[in-house]
Amino acid sequence: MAIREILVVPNPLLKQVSAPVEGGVTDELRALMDDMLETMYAAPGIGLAAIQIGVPQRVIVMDLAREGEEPAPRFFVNPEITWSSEDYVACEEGCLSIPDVYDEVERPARVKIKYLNRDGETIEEEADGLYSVCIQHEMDHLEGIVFIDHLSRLKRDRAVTKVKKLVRAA
Ligand code: K1U
Ligand code: ZN
Repeated sequence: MAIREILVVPNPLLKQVSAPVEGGVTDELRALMDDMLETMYAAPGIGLAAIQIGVPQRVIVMDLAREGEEPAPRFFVNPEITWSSEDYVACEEGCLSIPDVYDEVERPARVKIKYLNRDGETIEEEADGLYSVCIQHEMDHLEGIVFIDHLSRLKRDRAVTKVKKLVRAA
């Protein structure tokens, strides 16, 4: 396993639409997901999309376990949202590709998702709470969308300027 570099805005790769994984879940794909998980834990974060380490494939990892709980890694290959609730909730979001920026985003409160897990099995389930927020945030990454794209132009520009300054100072 390896910790990979996480791309930050305004890297143009983060705007790329990721391609579906062809050929199912192979050992090579599992190795990529293991690298993603290690990278996410090291950051630390609760989710990561493959494009955030420069790989434009529809792959996400996530772990919503709280501090002190057993790790509970989740793997999503070719995830799809098959249903969204009509009610929306606002939740504060952060992003490893936009360090030190947090803001509220409104999203459907619940979604139904369909995906392949690490063993290549098809899973269909309903997500709510933080799971719903996080899977929608990560699936946005697969479409080249970051959470600040849901904010005003002013807030978005300020966020990018802040990250550029952070990178320059590092
Ligand atoms: O996509 C990403 O960059 C990961 C992002 C996921 C996310 C967080 C909050 C709402 C929606 C999606 C993060 O993990 S940001 C870091 C974070 O939330 C966190 C870091 C340490 C401990 C707990 C949470
Ligand atoms: Zn993100």
